[in-house]
Amino acid sequence: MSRNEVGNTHPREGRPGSPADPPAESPTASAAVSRRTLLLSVGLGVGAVTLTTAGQTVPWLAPLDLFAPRSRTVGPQGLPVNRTSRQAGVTASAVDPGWRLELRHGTTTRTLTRDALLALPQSRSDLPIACVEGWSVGVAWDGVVLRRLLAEVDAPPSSRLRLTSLERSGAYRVTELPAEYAADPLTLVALGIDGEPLHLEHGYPARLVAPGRPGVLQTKWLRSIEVI
Ligand SMILES: Nc1nc2c(c(=O)[nH]1)N[C@H]1C(S)=C(S)[C@@H](COP(=O)(O)O)O[C@H]1N2
Ligand SMILES: [Mo]
Repeated sequence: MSRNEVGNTHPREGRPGSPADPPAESPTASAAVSRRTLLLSVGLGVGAVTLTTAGQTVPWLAPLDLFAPRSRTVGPQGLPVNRTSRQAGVTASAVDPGWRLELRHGTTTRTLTRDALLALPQSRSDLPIACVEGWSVGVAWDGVVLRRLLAEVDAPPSSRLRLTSLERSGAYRVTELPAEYAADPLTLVALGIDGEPLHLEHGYPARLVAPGRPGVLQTKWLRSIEVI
């Protein structure tokens, strides 16, 4: 079930490998070596192979991944996974029933459960995830329009924002969103894909999707959104 694949497009991103690229996104080479080592020396089963496969979650394809570790067709909900929840260290925090999305504007704070977010008016945006590693896939996202959430804390639609994920560290933990993206009615706090709840690997319980942003800035596993 492949999505509208739009090929090797890199909107607003440099060529892969150019100096402007963000830091390497996964330990591709070393992971491949460790997978091969496991396969050859230990002969573990499919489950173990899956555990050591960087960002890819279809167990029966794992052995092929040794030769195509960045296959664009692999991933739940028809979308590749750049960094898994396990690599990001959010497997527990992302499914914690105590999860809340925090919205902050000055001294005004609101916290919303996933159910509270789902109770707000829902919207759909067809937007690609365009990864600097060389794939771009169009997705029908469901969620709450970001500017609608800003209204919850009396912030103007054109607010510059800081988005923080559940990750404790790493290059993608915090991103800044310029005001024009926050104001765009297509920009969502996404809760689902194509009528299904967002998969954990794609950022459950909630992620950002905004038009015209490189994949690297489409923050998964959101914890808070602050006006800065
Ligand atoms: N919190 C967080 N968000 C993230 C990432 C990440 O590692 N951590 N990876 C980014 C990158 S590089 C890409 S291409 C997209 C991939 O989204 P997907 O895994 O749902 O396809 O998520 C982005 N958002
Ligand atoms: Mo990416």
